[in-house]
Amino acid sequence: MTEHQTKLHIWQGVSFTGVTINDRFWLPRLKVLRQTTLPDCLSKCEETGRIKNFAKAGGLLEGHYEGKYYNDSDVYKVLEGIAYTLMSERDARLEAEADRIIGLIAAAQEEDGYLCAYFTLENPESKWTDMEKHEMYNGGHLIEAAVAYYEATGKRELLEVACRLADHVDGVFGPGKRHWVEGHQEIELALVKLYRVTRAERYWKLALWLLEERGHGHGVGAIWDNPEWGPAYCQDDVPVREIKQVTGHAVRAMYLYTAMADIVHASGDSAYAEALHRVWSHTVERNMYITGGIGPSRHNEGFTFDYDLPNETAYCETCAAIAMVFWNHRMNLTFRDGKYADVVEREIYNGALSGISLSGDKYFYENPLASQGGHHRVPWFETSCCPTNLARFLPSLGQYVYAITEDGLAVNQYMNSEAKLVLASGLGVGLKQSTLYPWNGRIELEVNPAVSASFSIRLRVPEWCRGYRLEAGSVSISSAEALTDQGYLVLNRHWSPGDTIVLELDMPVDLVRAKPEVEADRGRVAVQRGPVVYCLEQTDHPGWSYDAFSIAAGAKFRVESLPELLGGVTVLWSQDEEGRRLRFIPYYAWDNREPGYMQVWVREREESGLYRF
Ligand code: FUB
Ligand code: ZN
Repeated sequence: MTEHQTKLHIWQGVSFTGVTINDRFWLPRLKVLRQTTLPDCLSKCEETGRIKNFAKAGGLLEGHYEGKYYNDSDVYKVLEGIAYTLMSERDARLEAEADRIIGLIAAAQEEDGYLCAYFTLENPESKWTDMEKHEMYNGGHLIEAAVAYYEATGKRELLEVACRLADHVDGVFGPGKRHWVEGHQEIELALVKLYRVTRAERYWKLALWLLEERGHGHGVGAIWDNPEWGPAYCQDDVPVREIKQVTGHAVRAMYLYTAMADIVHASGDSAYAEALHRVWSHTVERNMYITGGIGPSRHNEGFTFDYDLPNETAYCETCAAIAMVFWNHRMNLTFRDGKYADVVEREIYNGALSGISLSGDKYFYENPLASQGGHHRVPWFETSCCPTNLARFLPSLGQYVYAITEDGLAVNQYMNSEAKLVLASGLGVGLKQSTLYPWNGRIELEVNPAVSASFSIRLRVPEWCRGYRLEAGSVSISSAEALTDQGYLVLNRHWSPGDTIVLELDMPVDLVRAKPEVEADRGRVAVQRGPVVYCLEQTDHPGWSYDAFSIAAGAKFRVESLPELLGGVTVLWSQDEEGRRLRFIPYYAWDNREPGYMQVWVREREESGLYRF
């Protein structure tokens, strides 16, 4: 299996640099990210010694390593976020700070390419002995940052550091050399990125070899010694081609499947593809919350048994929701199915977005679906993977909006934006999306090909949507006429500059019920409108106790747009069994006001006579 067996019918991603988001929903968030989150993460990395660790390892400063052995990765993720931000808007001060940190990282790299500040400073004799110790995880984040920074600035210093590290790993491990099962996947997907930017095939081969190492009993270290964890914790229980079920630590699993999807995207390997289909169904159909959250258990930061989806104790790490985006995006490109972009949408408006406060400087690590009032966002964590993951994820959001298909393009996400795409045929196409999504389901798309040409435009019909109207030009197209394929409406026609498409997705309020197997949600409903999952917060219901109300099956809702509330939200009004007013707010926006309880799943009452709106 080589990368060169590329299948023509596989879709290609679009760099976020080709998409300018100018959306009322996202633009303020991206501004907060640039002005607050990134500087905040940088200062936290400085204050907590994460940046100084590199200076110390490089002999530029005296002292011991501070913090967890995987803390290098946070600095790399912030650099990656800075790189994406610089690609959208050059900022000399931010770039100078990034360059300074890159200098320290380069100084920390050992002669032979090894780079992991913890081992260099504290435990050099134990390098590459305990596979849980995140040496390759750190390296993977270094590689991702280096690729992004190179693409953003054209500067090679960090890329060269990353290549030296990858070459070091390649020199020590591989066929005929040492075995290694990295305890926390990440380097595999990063090596694919490194291969794409350098075209050095050894990186691609190393990624594949690392994936193939799993499930053959090579794992050694703390994970494997811990009887409560064992190999399934880091998905080392079966060879990757034989994966049937999602197991263990959620982020590790998602990064693994992301890399596997990269492999299928490039090579078409059918055993990998089948494993991915199996594990995707198992994850999404039995082990995912309505918010897109995954991994219910704090114990292993991951999965337990099917349909175990408790609400108050839901772990649902922010990183796992972000990693679901990475994986599902690649699944969409590889298997050309809108159901994967549906998951991306679910995560970006719910499970991932809930991880960051509206102010951009407080974070959730865990994203429960109910709280009696004790769960709050905080400014940082000892293990701060989630804030720094958000810092790199959000600025690259534009990449999820479109895909290049074999015969045109697909619109995967609806965001007010302008884009410049190049189709597989080489034709340049400008696109202007005008929409008030996620609050309103009307989307106008202006299509501007460089010259009039025939190609297809696919518009994703979200899974929550049960009715829509479509017009192309001024001609209305009925549902019966529009061809649908794997979750998309397909408009295959001749397009001229200025042609427009209007898609209006019905966006009623839906009462959602969980599958009966989900014990925690029996007799309960959740409220969703469009892609947004709603919740109730105590501050909107003063004097009421947690879970002391119910809603009727036939409850009516009033939809109200409140531009002043929570950065501008659409709230939903209804009534409980006693006729008291209920105000639902978007789940992602909870815990941005007075502390109090929150619930997504509300008890359901059968009878609906009392309810008027
Ligand atoms: O181990 C590195 C990161 O810390 C993981 O991805 C998170 O789940 C947390 O354990
Ligand atoms: Zn995390």
